[in-house]
Amino acid sequence: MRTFEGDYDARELSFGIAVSRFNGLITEALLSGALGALRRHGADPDRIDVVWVPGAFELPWAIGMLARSGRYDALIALGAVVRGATAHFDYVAGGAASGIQNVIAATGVPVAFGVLTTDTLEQAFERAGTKAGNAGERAAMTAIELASLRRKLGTGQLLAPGGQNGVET
Ligand code: INI
Repeated sequence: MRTFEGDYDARELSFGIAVSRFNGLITEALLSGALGALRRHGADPDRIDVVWVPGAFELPWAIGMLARSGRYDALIALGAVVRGATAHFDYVAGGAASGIQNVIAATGVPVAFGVLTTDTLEQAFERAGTKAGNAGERAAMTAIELASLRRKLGTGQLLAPGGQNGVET
């Protein structure tokens, strides 16, 4: 049996981040959490690109552009959709999630989903670096793990007998 796992060494990895300006106080905190995690795990700032879009609904488009460029080991989508009083929430939140899923399925590039979907702004702040941690940081950790796993799975050795990447047990 061979077992494949990612690790949290970001030193040789390239990342693209798409972040929305809507609810910017929150998304800036998510971005700061994500960049801090990438830095602490050794990512080279020259290998990180950040793309700003107006709102979460535009994230799939930006993530798609980044994915199709072929330049990144993993991507991170950051946004904050707050329910408020209208049904718009469902379209924006659902569009962001399903659009990003479509990009993952179409391109094979891993994307960490750091888009908050909450009932209130207070709940969003709680998940953006206050009492419930920082969802941007967690998304960055997921991106590092998937980027590293992708490199291990993506060398072609996965299918080769005796491939060196998996841990033989
Ligand atoms: N965009 C968000 O990122 N968060 C929201 O909470 C939000 N609300 O509530 O409307 C929101 N709307 C804008 C949307 O993402 C698009 O930018 C807009 O519809 C133009 O396409």
